Amino acid sequence: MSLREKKSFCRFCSPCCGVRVLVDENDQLIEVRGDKDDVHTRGYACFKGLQAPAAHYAADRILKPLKRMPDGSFVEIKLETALDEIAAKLSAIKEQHGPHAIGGYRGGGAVLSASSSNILTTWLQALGSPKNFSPITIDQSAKIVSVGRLGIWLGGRQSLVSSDVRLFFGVNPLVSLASSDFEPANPTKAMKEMRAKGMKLIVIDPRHTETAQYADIFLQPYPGEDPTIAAGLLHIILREGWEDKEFCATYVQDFDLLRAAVAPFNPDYVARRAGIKADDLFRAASLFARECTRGGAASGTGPNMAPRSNLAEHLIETINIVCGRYARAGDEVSNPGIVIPRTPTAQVLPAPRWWEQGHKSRIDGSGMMFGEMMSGVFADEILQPGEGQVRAVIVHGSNVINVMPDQMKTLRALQSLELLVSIEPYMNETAKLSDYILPGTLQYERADLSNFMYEEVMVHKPFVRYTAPISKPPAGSEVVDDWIILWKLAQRMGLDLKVDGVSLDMVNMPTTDDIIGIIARRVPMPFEELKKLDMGALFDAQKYYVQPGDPSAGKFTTMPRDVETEIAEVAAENFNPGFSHSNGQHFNFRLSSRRIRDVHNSTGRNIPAVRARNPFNPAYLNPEDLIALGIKSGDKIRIVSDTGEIPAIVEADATMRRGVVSMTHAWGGLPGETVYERDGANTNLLISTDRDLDPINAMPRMSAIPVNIVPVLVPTLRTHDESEAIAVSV
Ligand SMILES: Nc1nc2c(c(=O)[nH]1)N[C@H]1C(S)=C(S)[C@@H](COP(=O)(O)OP(=O)(O)OC[C@H]3O[C@@H](n4cnc5c(=O)[nH]c(N)nc54)[C@H](O)[C@@H]3O)O[C@H]1N2
Ligand SMILES: Nc1nc2c(c(=O)[nH]1)N[C@H]1C(S)=C(S)[C@@H](COP(=O)(O)OP(=O)(O)OC[C@H]3O[C@@H](n4cnc5c(=O)[nH]c(N)nc54)[C@H](O)[C@@H]3O)O[C@H]1N2
Ligand code: SF4
Ligand SMILES: [Mo]
Repeated sequence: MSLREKKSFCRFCSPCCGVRVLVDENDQLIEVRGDKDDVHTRGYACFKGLQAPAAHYAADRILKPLKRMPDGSFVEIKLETALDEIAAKLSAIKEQHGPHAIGGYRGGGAVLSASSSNILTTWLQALGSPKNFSPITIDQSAKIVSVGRLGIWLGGRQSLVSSDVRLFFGVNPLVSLASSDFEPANPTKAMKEMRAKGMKLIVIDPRHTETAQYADIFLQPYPGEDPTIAAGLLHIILREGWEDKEFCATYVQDFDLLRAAVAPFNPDYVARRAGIKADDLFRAASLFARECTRGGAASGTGPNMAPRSNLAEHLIETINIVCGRYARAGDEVSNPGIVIPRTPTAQVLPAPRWWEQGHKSRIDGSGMMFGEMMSGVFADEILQPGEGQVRAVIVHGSNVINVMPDQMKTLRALQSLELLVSIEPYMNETAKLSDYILPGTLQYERADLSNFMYEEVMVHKPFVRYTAPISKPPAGSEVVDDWIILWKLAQRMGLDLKVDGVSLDMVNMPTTDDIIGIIARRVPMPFEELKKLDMGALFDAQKYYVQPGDPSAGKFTTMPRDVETEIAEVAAENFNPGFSHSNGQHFNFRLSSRRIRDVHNSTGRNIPAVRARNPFNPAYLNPEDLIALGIKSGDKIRIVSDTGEIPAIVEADATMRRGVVSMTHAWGGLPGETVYERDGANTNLLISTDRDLDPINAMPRMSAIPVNIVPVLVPTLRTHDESEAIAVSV
């Protein structure tokens, strides 16, 4: 076997780690290794990234388009025939019910594919349907709400390299490699380097995370208390006069309202409510606002998934505002954007509140965010009859049924559709529900650009890299690059597609390089030249600086009426630390969200080496909680919420706060077909989208979920019906 080495980058997640790949004489992947010559990742590649050969040739990879038969079985179908049938069905639905009856869901499998990342959105726009959904609105859309209500500093944040402090609420960049406020590339190495240079770190998380291990101050609250903690930090900062007075005087229009709103959140109250020490809160405020001068407060999915996520995010960003933690005129910008160039300018864009204009959901009146509707109403948009009811959905790179809160409702919705089409490479849970599964190429089989969508915040160097396809799809497969599927569908339906505002030729099909060339057209180098650089291009010869702005352009609104109401509601809430009430019931644990290294949401569970290490998703609990419950690692429990229940096997985890159970999402098979020990369990069965939605973005309660833990005692002597005896709830 003659092997050749090729250079490329991994597109499983955001850092796009540089890799060296061995391919055989048939251009099949043999081995993937981290590339120490990559300017960002410097040799790092994670376990799941290295499993790319197993992922490309996984047993459940779909190599030819499939159509579901009335008996539920799938048969192979030619792509052109499948597209003829799908186009005919969609055209009939559009004819009878209008374009609003057709929706789309784009997931993480689409995002890191430059040629295809926006193709579903542009397809829906061409069709004239607003029913465009993605996980952005069950992720950190509170960040969009927060700047939408506060205003936006157009100079950007203070760069990571210039920071002397970082304050993290519920984000674990050392595992998720996804934080916009830290270095996603080789983050542990970056963390050690930043710490060696003196950067201070404050972490607020119910779990003593991999990131928290580097913290100077670690607060371990109950999940769901971030609005209170952030208000408490603001309370201390303003009381002590540690704010940036000049910045506030120039750029904040309602400072007095803010001061009044955070007045009730004194350190003792916050400490009691959140289960932390008042002294630690004070030390955190002092380290961030008084002892350090540069760097930011930021959050991840933790506070963004807990109740009142919009308020939490609003107050966290307000800490940056009052401390003036933004890049000012003359500050160096580490990456202004190479694929999408920007000109950072030191001024405020006043609160744009995008969602107040444009299309509103017929379900709850929620608006649009950057052209998308809220995932929290996705299932109801399908289920609720009437004008605008969604009858057909195209899913592009998302395992919707496993990732969407309220899995039972989502199941009912997807099963009720007249047509469900998945552009999906694997026979996963959503594919199984689909009428047609149209598989595309996998990452190393297609040309691509490195992460450009989030380049401004996640790529901390002015860098862009192109890769050609370096392996071929397995012999006999019928797969094309994803975008081609939607282009061909558009052509059949007479739709004109655009990529980044540029109209595509709808008669003669462009190539994938044509599409990538459009996206890369602003890169200060001809695309043909960029393609020749097999390690990418670093545009660091020139330095970039924040431009002076106009102070009269606008100010931040820190306490608009709706936020004032939300914070007053929190201050008025009754609380009983460690206990929660929900939907009229009482609970003594809170389930917090988390990610694990070896899978990416639901993806990667089909890789044998990954499953050998992670047969299921355990429930992590503090060892003392296990003793109190009378159970030990390996024992089975039921996790019961006000909406549903799931089985789990517990794992003692001393990093957990007592009273909190932590479990990762998107596991489990389809409801009714799941065997926990084989498939894991899906925490989305514990979440309702009928209630507990945040205003504006309809964000469901996906962390800090009130639950009870019920040990499942397997009797040593078999009872006559072999059923499990179930202990009473603790
Ligand atoms: N309870 C709970 N639910 C959650 C979360 C949580 O923390 N708790 N997290 C939420 C968040 S933040 C997110 S972003 C979502 C994630 O939701 P998704 O984006 O739906 O999750 P993934 O598992 O990443 O789905 C990616 C899909 O793309 C497929 N895929 C992989 N490569 C390709 C490709 O090249 N082309 C195509 N077409 N498909 C490909 C994979 O097989 C998989 O089906 O989940 C959300 N759901
Ligand atoms: N390996 C891997 N990497 C991933 C993913 C993956 O599934 N696997 N998913 C990707 C996706 S889609 C996303 S959006 C990003 C997310 O990236 P992150 O936001 O960094 O996600 P997590 O690693 O889950 O970190 C969230 C932290 O919040 C804590 N937390 C939970 N609830 C609360 C709360 O109420 N308050 C506070 N303060 N903390 C809380 C959890 O204990 C956890 O440590 O990661 C991406 N990267
Ligand atoms: S961290 Fe992400 S990009 Fe890097 S090797 Fe792992 S999966 Fe691939
Ligand atoms: Mo996400």
